[in-house]
Amino acid sequence: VLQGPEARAALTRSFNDAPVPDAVLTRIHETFGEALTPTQVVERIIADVRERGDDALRDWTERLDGHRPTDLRVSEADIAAASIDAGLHDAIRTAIHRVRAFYQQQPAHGFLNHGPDGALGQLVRPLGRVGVYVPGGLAPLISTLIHTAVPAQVAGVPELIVTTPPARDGTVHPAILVAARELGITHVYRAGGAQAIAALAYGTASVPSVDKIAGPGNLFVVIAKRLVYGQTGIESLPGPTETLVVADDSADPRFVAADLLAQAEHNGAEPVLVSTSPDLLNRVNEELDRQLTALPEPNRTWARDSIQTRMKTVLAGDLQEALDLANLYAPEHLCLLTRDPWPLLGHVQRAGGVFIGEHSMEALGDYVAGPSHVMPTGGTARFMSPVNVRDFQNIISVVGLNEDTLRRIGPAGATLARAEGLEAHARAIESRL
Ligand code: HSO
Ligand code: ZN
Repeated sequence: VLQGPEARAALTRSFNDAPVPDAVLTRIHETFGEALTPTQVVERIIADVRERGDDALRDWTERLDGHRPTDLRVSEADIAAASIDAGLHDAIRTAIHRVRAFYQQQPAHGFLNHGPDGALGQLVRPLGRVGVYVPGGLAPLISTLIHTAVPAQVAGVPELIVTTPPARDGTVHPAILVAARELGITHVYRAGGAQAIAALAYGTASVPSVDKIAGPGNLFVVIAKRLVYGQTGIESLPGPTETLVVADDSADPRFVAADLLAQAEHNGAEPVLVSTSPDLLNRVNEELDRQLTALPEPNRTWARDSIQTRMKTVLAGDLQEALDLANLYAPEHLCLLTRDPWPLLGHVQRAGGVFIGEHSMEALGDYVAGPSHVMPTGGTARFMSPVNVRDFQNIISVVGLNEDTLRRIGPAGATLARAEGLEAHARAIESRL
């Protein structure tokens, strides 16, 4: 149990110095026969996809995902034919509906003020084509497709391109295809990892290049996004998930443990528990053991890995200190399980999302609460926001001044221009005065 300065040190993090898991390094060694860094691997993959396009995409998909796709694109017939059980289909519709209703409330319009100055304003325009990366890995993240695509659609983006790693038999999970169909998305590609990011950034014969890439991914995806940034827009760099639970002595240890385990079953997750009550910490520990044992495999192994290797437990002096620590850590998810959680909201400065009270478990937020579950991880909540409508729009400044205004402010402009040594600027202004 961490306390005081030790807790602060443990919750202070550095995005660039985040340790690379041993499993990743081993996998690289097995695949490449040499000890490359993840960045070197990604550089190779991007260069190859730029140079050889679809062929490189097929080669890397075969090498890394175990399937060589003939058609990179999932046919529209396959999307149309995908079927899943009615309950799951309904749940997909519920999620789409709830996420859409949430983002329709986000103020995202521009302004154009015709006032005494003439006109000044901001036009807001949707991006043209957006790539949605849907991770494969341990689970088919149906919800991630919904939670990324819907805000883009609400923003007015006309074209969405989905990439997702195929299973070893080359299929894309039917529920992903049904979700795509429900969303009206017709472009779905069998490609994952850095190779998919490279294809979205540079385009290949099959995969169109996009204006921005959104959606979470593993370490290789995150590195690839940083390397292609500028060639294309990058919505954010979401990686492994984190949840920080603040709980006082009133919290039910069963719920605290359940919420920690829910995130712990994600690959590489980091669960953090901050409590003002030593007794609660003990009881949560007992509960974690009990609930872990009751979890089926392989989830038990995944969750145990996160709990045993990355979980941090902190004893805070009071709730103010607990919130200070949470703001320092800047968690993707901040869960407040305290007697009176609402007043704490005023102290929340840095988090992807805040989940208040025992009826707002983060797991529900992953699916149907409303806000996108694609939230900033790795401490990037200090400067990034969850996926939202603004990510899929650009702003165009509008300047349309009248003559009076030019006369009034022109001389100040010319003066600044001369102070910068930019005589032609000054003369351009004065030519109209
Ligand atoms: N909690 C994950 C998202 C997710 N959970 C998708 C279930 N499916 C990262 O915020
Ligand atoms: Zn989750």
